[in-house]
Amino acid sequence: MNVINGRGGLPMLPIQTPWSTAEIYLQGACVTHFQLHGEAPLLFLSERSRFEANAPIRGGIPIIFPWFGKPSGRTTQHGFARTRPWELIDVAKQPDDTVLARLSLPPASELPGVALEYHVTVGRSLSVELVATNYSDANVALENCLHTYFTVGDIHKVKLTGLQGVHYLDCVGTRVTRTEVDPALNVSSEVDRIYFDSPQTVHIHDPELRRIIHIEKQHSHSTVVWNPWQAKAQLLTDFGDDEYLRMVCVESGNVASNHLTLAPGADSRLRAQFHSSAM
Ligand code: TA6
Repeated sequence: MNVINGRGGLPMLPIQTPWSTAEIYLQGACVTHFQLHGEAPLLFLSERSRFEANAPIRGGIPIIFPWFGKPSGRTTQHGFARTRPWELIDVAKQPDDTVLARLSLPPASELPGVALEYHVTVGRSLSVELVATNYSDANVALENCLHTYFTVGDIHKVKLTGLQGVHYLDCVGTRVTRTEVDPALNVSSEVDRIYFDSPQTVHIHDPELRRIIHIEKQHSHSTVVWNPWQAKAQLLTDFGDDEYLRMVCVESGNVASNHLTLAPGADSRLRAQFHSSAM
């Protein structure tokens, strides 16, 4: 398995396993593709995504680090990890025929003393782990989020389960905190919600593609659900006007009031596993 020139000439690592294929761009260590043989792609990638230096890829699993959104004093949305070139440490087939790729982000002047690694395991499912280690002698406050885009057949028919009873910040319009009352959330307009203290698994029920996508995670207290819907989609230059119909973001991380503080010598290990089952 070797790094090749991908879209826009960006370096990309293609991965094949007995069950699946995947692609990882070194730009942002972005897993842009994961697909089981004979199934629709699990991850959504916009046909309009940019593939150029210093630009985030619109789709797959953008790595949001070390801040989420655009906190005061920050000029870029969602941190710097997703727009920088990562280095491939190694990639190897494991004894169980899965493939493990490990990547690292070169030291960032914005966060001295903090090292970032990303481990991607491709097999019957897709597993990712973002490891931040604080080698400095001071506490480091940070947010992390795996901003995962999932392919759906028709957003109108999709239901999300696993969030009932969870408090969330509704970021559409004036920000207000609510409680999720629906056992099965239907997306029928713009949705942009940060669910707090939500370590549980979320399921995407997709009757059009006749599958359920399961999003399991560890060391993640926040779940973000996002679909730009029609008006916002038209404002995104790297996103097709009608692509909102075929995607939903269910993101796993620790953001806002769930942010992390890493003590000297400590590390954070944000993990997520994605797999599908027939419905
Ligand atoms: O998914 C949550 C969110 O913060 C939304 O508010 C929206 O901005 C989305 O991320 C995409 O952000 P991006 O910077 O990738 O366009």
